[in-house]
Amino acid sequence: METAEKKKIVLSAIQPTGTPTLGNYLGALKNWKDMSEGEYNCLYAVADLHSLTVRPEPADLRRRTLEMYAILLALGIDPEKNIVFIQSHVPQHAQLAWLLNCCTQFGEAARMTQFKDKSEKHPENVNVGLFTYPILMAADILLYQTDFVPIGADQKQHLELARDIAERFNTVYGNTFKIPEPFIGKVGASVMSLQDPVHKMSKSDPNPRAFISMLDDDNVIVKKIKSAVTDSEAVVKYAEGKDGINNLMGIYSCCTGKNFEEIEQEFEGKGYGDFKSAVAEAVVEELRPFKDEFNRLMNDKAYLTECAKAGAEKASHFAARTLSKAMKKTGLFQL
Ligand code: ATP
Ligand code: LTN
Repeated sequence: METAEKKKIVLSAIQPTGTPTLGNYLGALKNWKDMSEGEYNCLYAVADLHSLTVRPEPADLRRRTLEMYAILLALGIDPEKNIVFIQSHVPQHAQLAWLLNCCTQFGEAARMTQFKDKSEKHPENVNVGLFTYPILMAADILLYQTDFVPIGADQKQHLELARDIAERFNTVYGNTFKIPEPFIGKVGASVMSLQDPVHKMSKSDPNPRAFISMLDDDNVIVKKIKSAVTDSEAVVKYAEGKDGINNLMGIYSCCTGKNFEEIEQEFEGKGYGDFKSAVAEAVVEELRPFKDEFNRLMNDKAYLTECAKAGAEKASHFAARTLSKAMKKTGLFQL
């Protein structure tokens, strides 16, 4: 890690709450993979502790955690060059979260829009974990002296809170944590629903035709794109009011690297049928290597668990350093 020490540190995490969609992929995971290719020191976690806030079935959580871990590796993130781990395997996350709980004001946590949304949507289970969720997320980030946190726009408020907590801790106890910056990718920042393109594509959408799961079969992807809602103009052009076409153009652009102008030229004089076929093919091609690798990895659980173990050991090494520093500063008696 000598030379690696100077590289900026990147950390992100994803909850094992379901198979990620094309939106999660283009908005977040593709960025994770790109950032992992040498420029940064990356840590990526499966945030299983966070997902307990929605009380998953224990068997589902167990299966999905390993699946999400395999998804991260199948993206092409090299576990030798990066640290890929499962959050609950590194106990320092929960430990630091307690110290940070005591540095967060009730009113600050109560302002989080995700907490307000989720407690309105699920009034039957407004647990305290849902309330302190962003403080555990702050612990995830601050434990590794993180420089950049790749996230979707919806997580920006949580990152702001992590920064505020870190600044307060540093002011009260002396410099302990690096203040992290959000890293929000440009293209793919918002992939919209295929059926209702003014809303974002979401894996919890009750209509499966509205989203493409990263593990959908090729023919399912084609069907879903062909039935995507568009308009009656039959002109492939990025313009206000053409939400469906704009969304498909965004997806096509992310998968092929072509800009909107090039796409408009490519489909000049052609109808939506041709365009949709091209988009479908581009998405199928983009996801194919990922799906093949995912299936291969899921047949090798021994490798996955070995990798997760090694990842947790590497993460713990760094996490222990920061936690010990923070504990010392707060005055907890050291042996
Ligand atoms: P849910 O439907 O369960 O609320 P979700 O699909 O919205 O979940 P999350 O698990 O909350 O996704 O988010 C994982 C990451 O993917 C976050 O960084 C988020 O910003 C990003 N993301 C989610 N949906 C999209 C989307 N449609 N377009 C771009 N990025 C997205
Ligand atoms: N809350 C995030 C997942 C998450 C995370 C993190 C993201 C947990 N810990 C640390 C970045 C950094 C989500 O739901 N997308």
